[in-house]
Amino acid sequence: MYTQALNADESQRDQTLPAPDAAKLARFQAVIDAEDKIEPNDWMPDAYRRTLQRQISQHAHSEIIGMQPEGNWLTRAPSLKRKATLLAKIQDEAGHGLYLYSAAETLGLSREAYCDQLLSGKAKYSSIFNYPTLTWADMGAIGWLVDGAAIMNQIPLCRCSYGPYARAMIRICKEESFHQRQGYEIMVTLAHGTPAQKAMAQDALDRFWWPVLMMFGPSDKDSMHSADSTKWKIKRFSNDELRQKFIDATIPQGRYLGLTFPDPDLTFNDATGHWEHGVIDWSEFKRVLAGDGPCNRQRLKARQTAEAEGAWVRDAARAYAAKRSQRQATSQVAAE
Ligand code: BYC
Repeated sequence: MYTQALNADESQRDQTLPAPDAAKLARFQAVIDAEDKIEPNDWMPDAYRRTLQRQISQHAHSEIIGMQPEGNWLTRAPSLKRKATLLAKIQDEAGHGLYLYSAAETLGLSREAYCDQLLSGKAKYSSIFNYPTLTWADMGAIGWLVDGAAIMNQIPLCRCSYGPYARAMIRICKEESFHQRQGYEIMVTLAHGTPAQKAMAQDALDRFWWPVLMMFGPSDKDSMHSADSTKWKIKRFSNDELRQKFIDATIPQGRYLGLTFPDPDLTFNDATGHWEHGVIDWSEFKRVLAGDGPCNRQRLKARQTAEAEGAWVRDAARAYAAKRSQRQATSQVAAE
């Protein structure tokens, strides 16, 4: 017998496992430690399953909700080429959502169940998508910064211990990389354009910088799931480590654009080779997570409306499937 602390939601109660489960748990952890994958039919502790259900479904919801801020600019893209590229990117995000729901379904809950959690407001999705897209430059800032942050967080997920999630992430990361480049290219065009265009790019950077840093999640000391997720090799780097990597990679890109970052405390530390940043306003992050960001209500309402307006399609598909199977059954009886 031995004791296993379950993940943070249940950290209040330690569970004592009977011997057979202890042996299974030891085998499970040995697979992870050996860098092998856990597959859907393998035994896994409930807490591992729940963590993945939570993280993968939140990730899927983020991809789907994330289509809205960019969708806002489809009808006003400045050229046909920009419109086609933006449309393709948004469609990629829909595809990412679908791969991720499929990966999440292998953990024993249906896509409908996950979507219900989103529609009822119970499930989280990335905080960043609760901010408005006010100008065309925001399409550049989202691609450059939001997709840039996403890549930094998601490349390590390609090595996540859960097979279906890790495999889904490989293709997603390839596409995110194209998204980041198209966003940066918009920023290059604007930053080297007219003074008004450069000002628009600067304004987008000013508005998105701090919310993008929050995308990486709370600071390590407040990240309640990190210890378990690290032990299970779902997470390979901590929230703060990834945030730092992102800042170090992004500052030179912003400087190349001739733009400034809205953080007076940003300084390069020669000794460590890292950029040091000012204090993140975690009260804003908490407000957005609690449903009180600038666009939370609008984002959820759009999903709820889409669900309601699509009901007739699902009803028709169900009626058609029922009619078909009834016809098949009738013709089978006639043939006998
Ligand atoms: N927003 O213990 P922690 C995209 C929550 S899509 C909202 O550190 P964990 C894209 C967290 O869920 C980008 N909630 O958690 C799409 C937890 O709450 P619960 C989405 C956040 O899981 C379209 C609590 O805070 N990427 O790139 O160890 C267009 C404590 O946090 C956030 C992913 O989903 C946040 N920012 O670490 C363009 C990547 N941060 O669940 C681009 C996969 C934290 O206990 N996810 N919370 O109620 C992850 O890597 C991890 O889940 C996180 C958080 C690093 C986000």
